[in-house]
Amino acid sequence: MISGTNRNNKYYNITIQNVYNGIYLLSGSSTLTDAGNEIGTIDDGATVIGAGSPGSIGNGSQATWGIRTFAQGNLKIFNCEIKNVTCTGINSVDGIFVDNNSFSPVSTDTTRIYNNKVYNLLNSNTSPTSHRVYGIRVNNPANISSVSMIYNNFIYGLNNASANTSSRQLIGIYAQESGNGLNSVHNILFNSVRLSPSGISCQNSCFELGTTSGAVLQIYNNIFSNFTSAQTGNARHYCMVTPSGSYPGNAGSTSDHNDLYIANAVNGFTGLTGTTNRATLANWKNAFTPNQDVSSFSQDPGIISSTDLHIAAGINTQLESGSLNISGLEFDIDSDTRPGPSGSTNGGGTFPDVGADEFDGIPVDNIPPSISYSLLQNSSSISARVFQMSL
Ligand SMILES: [Ca+2]
Ligand SMILES: [Ca+2]
Repeated sequence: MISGTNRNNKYYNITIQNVYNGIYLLSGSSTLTDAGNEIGTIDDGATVIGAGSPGSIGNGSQATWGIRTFAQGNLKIFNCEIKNVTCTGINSVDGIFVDNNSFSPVSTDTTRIYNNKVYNLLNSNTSPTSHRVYGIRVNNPANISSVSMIYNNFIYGLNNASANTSSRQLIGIYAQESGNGLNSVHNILFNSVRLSPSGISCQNSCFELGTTSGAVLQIYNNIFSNFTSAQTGNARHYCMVTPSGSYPGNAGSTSDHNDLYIANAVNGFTGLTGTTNRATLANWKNAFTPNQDVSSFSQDPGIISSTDLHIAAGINTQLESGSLNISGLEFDIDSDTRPGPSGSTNGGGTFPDVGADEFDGIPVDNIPPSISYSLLQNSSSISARVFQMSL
């Protein structure tokens, strides 16, 4: 790290209510990043940004956020509850916004955003001028060692009254909206995003990517579920949006083992690649070469309620053991052990569960095996022949 930076400041167990903005960690320079700062919860405490009623944070016409940072190296944001953030003007609302100069060559090392609950974010302005609501938004600088780790987060209860129908106005997780971030990495892992806006007339998506020629993305083990009701015209809703049909990110990017669920197919699409809507999961998989989300599935995640994204124990679900093991991520949003949780009795626990909550479900394998074989050819031989098949 560059000497002379602000470093290792820890903001733990903080309560913030009735203000225009939550927390803003601002380095004055994109070339002299702060280092090792953390916002989170330790011991038996809690960091809660926003009181129990709408508009506790913001509620004015200016841009507002729960947590925002600029040019922070080795940043951690963890175990925070962010709620009831509102904007009434044509400006943005962010739960967590980790920003950088996306053209800067300075490394921010590893950014960790994990175990956060972000919910009840609203922009109440009805203007067609773009004014977006984001659960988590991250822009990396253009350095190969700038790596974001976004995992184990619950995001739900987002709403926007915008009349804009040309771009998404409600986004669960937005990676690299500012473009560039060349060769940096976004790891989007084990998140649970549930969009169920009411009376919405704008476009929305659980996940969106800003560029396919900048950062490399690894998108695994997430629930991206969209319960928006039927829409009309250019108002549409998605699980995932990427600006082109190349990889979901720069070369080397991959997406798999996700639950991509659309509850209402009327103007609801699994994905958008460029300007092409991909209605079904199969359409989305085949949009890419090589195909992406090959082991992903589409299933109502069956959460406990619209305000609790945990999964009930004992249900039959592809979420159970549906994830890939990710080294270093051996715990869920509740600190339950992955795969597991320990003490599981329903036949799962062989692999981690999809989404932020590890739970004790009954595994369901609905993905058919891939079978290949070579037909036997004509032969004059009378000896026994072997038919070979691979699974
Ligand atoms: Ca759990
Ligand atoms: Ca499990």
